[in-house]
Amino acid sequence: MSNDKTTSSGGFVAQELLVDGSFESANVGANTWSHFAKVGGWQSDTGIEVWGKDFNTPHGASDGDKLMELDYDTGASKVWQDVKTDKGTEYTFSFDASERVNTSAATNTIQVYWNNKLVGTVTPTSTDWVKSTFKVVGTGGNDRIEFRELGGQNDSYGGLIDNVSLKSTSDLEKQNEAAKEAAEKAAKEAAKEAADKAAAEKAEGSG
Ligand SMILES: [Ca+2]
Ligand SMILES: [Ca+2]
Ligand SMILES: [Ca+2]
Repeated sequence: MSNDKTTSSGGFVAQELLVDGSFESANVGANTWSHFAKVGGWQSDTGIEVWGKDFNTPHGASDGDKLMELDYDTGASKVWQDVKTDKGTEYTFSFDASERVNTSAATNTIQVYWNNKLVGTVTPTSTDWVKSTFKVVGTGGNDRIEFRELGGQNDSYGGLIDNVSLKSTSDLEKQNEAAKEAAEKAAKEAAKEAADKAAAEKAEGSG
């Protein structure tokens, strides 16, 4: 797996600040769900609902087998991670979201908070996974990234969340640049190989 990462990124991988942004460490079996006070680095005072492989979703998880449904039970649901940041550094926060099947979009809204300040609102309108991205700035202490259900939508059905990530924006740019260079290099090598092969075949044909 680390080999794949190195190949696709051209050797530079931006550090992931979140612990289990994919909810894969939750102890939940296939075709069922469960709830937890903690999953990986995630915490909640209202419960973290995690769905196991293939539970109640036409498209599965967006990463791995498991995902989180926001709005567990009847509390005002909040799920967060505290991360140590560098002061003044910009971070890119991203996650995939989809609508819970057979519910109205109006109960699926996901709010994103950074240190108790609203930075974005996502309302999935499809059971297809869609990625959202937000920029936040580190304080140099422990900063809190948090999902909240929207007030007034508290009915225990919520948006689905998976593949959550928080990385330094400049490191991500470095990673993308390295991956682009690696892809260009691979394309050039492939083109040269094809040209050499064609030349060899031509020589064989004429001889
Ligand atoms: Ca997952
Ligand atoms: Ca709730
Ligand atoms: Ca809801």
